[in-house]
Amino acid sequence: MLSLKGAWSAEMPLVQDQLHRIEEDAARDLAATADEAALEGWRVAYLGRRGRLTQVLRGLSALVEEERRNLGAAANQLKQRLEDAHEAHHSALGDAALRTTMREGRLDVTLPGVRGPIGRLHPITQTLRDILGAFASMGFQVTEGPEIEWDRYNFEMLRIPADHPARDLWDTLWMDYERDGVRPMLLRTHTSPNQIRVMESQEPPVRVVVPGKCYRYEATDATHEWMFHQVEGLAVDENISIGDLKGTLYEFTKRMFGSERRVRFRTDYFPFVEPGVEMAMDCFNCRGGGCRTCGNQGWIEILGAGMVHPEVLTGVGYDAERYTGFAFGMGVERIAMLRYGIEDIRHFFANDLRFLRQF
Ligand code: FA5
Repeated sequence: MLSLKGAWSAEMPLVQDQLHRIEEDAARDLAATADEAALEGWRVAYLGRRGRLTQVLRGLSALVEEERRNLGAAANQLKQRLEDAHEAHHSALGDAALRTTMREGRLDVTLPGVRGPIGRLHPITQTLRDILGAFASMGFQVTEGPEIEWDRYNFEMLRIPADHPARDLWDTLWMDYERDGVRPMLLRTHTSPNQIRVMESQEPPVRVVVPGKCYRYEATDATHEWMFHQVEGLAVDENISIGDLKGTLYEFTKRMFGSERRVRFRTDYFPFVEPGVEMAMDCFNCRGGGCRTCGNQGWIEILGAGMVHPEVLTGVGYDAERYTGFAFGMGVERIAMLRYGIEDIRHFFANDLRFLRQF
């Protein structure tokens, strides 16, 4: 700290000298600062609250007025020069840092890009789309219905009342919701409730296919999953016969698999059709000889079908004397198995990318 009181004429050259040295030292030190941290150290040393120039400025208050005015002006001009020098050095350091970043982190826009992994459609989605495409090209419309279904649609209106032994054909997952002591909602066990939904909402002629997930409370094996997909088909019009059903399904298999695959119809029982049939294709794995995939049958069942029962037609308000219809429900996973030669249905939803990447 300067002590100038009462010695004004002798102190004048001393302060001027101090200012002169501060300016010289500041210039030399500034030239040696190479980064922001060093620059901040410089600012604190000369311009900070305890810095060299600040101390001189504080000491000026002790001088007589004329000296204070002259030296004050000189000290403030020096302060301004140091602040300008600080600002200029700060931006010079910033420019240098930017140049370094541009030099070292330079982007070569001519390099080829890195291709990200591209997803693909699940084999079941691909198969489903092809099935729907084949039926659409035969004049069928595509519609959808709910996965959580009422007992009334899934069973009762399809002539499967409560306590009917036919309910055993579909082991059901019931929703945890009771009304009047019964559970009226379930995860649909098949897509057939959509027959009722479609007929309730439109008059004949009807030609629709309805894709969807189905759920059954059953043990899994090579051809059975607890969750799988079906496509329901329904055609109702005047003069529809079982010949139309067979013709439609033959045409479908030809479009999906070509004409060399063999199909087999056998009678089957479903309460909502009369007569009922099942259709199977020759097993891709053993070509009919019998293996684990087809349960030694030589055939893989792909769908159930039949002529819509007249009581189902009257149940939705259709005139069963005038209209007849056929319906079918096909298993999408079974068709995908036949198509791609997959020997176990459980591969589809095991989510093993090594399997899924093949499609
Ligand atoms: C039915 O579900 C009837 N709703 C089909 C039907 C519709 C008959 C219209 C008459 C008229 P079924 O339970 O057989 O039928 O199933 C039909 C097809 O779904 C089977 O042929 C099979 O391809 C497939 N499927 C059935 N259960 C499973 C399962 N657990 N896992 C995979 N696919 C299955």
